[in-house]
Amino acid sequence: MTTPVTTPERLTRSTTPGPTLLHRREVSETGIVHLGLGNFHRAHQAVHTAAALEAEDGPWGILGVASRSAAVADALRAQDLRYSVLEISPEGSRVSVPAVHTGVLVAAQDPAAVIDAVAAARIVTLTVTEHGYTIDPRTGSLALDHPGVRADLAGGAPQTTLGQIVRGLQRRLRAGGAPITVMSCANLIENGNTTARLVGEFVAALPAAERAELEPYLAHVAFPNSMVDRIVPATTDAYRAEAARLLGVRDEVPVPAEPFSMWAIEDDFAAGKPAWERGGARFTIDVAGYELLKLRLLNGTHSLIAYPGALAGCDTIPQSSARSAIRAAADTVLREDYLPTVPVRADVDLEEYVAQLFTRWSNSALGHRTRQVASDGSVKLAQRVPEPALHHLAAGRMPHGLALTVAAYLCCIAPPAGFDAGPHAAAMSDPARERLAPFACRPTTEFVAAALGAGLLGTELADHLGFRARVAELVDLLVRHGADAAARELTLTEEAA
Ligand code: CS2
Repeated sequence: MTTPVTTPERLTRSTTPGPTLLHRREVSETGIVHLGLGNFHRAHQAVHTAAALEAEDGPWGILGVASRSAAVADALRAQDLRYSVLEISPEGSRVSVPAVHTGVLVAAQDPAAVIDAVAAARIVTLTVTEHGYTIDPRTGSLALDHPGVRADLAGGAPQTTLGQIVRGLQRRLRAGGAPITVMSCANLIENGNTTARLVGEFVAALPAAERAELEPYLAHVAFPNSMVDRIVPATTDAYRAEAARLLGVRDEVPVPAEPFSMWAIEDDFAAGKPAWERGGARFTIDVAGYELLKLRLLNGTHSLIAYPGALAGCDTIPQSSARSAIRAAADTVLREDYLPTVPVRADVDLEEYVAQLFTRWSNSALGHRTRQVASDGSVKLAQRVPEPALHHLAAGRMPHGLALTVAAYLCCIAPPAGFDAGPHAAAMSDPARERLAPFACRPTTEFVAAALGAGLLGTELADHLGFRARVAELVDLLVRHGADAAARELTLTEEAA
């Protein structure tokens, strides 16, 4: 990347270079409220929406809601809500400015405004990370003992995403009850159905009068499933410098992204929608196939590249996937453990899809860090590992690659006593760290039993003695001989099978 450039002028409405604008008309009406103003939303949904509006105008400006931190919202306000997306590949970088936001809010500062915004929207979209859904990992249901959920159910200013949505729906109902769409854009199994179920569970746990008021209204809320796909790293100063170089003005919040972007959306909307199909997305009646393909082949394999890679000292995904042992293990987990559990789609050439994944993971110009993919593993792995693992175990086959994913995760987040997991593992954030730490001093088999028993991957997999034993063996191998050796063992085991 280039050396930092100091450009005094800031990116604003008047300084945006015209050719970088994805959408050139003024967007004045807010039709979409988006919860989760992170990089993923700004490089994915905002870009597809800008392209759709450029092709076909409509009342679909986006009000972006950050949950806690005001940093992005403040920077966007100082830039007339403008920011740039850097498309980065080994062939070079391209810059564009979506310019589709009509406002920003910070939920922690202004929860009442978020309720009003949700109530007034036609579509509510969300990218709040897997743990923003406040799911109890043991049961897969809404975590009714979560302090934020409890407070939201009691009627306080909403602290959780589910609370924001339900209180917004309640206000909309009281203002006439027009239909509305709530669309999850998360890497969750059946993200729309899951969101509908969690909203239903939240409503069912409300006091009787509120429950009776809201339950019939849920029939007027659509919850389409969707599959979102774009690799979007965190912003660093190097990306700010690159944005300044390409724009000629200073953008404090540019978003780096790979060139690839895909969005498949179930066509189930209650109150209209932008012409997203004209902005690079596709509407389909069957999203499930795309979802599983992406969640398992991309996200699942990504986790296997991230954890052993971090343990082997790799800062980035391209560095990790370039290590021959890890690359071979990634290929094995993808083909042996994930692929047999996804439905075959006639419209997807699987060999091409897989080859494209490895090319995307090798984008060395994009500094996608192992710690980013590996963070929040306690909630991500629950979406990726248990179902395929149980599928193979039921058929009498050990899913060695899934066991290695779990073993490497444990070594990173709760390093066994005396084992130094290294700086990349230490930098991973995970809400389960504290819960798992006390188990790390136990003998390996007890450690693995206790960690899985703490509700990481659901009860069924935690109770499977054979799977636990394999994870324990791999933890020992990782600790004694390192990540490359464990990854190599995986390919040898598969060859012998
Ligand atoms: C990654 C995803 O962080 C992760 O868990 O697997 O964020 C991945 O980069 C995106 O889903 C790609 O679409």
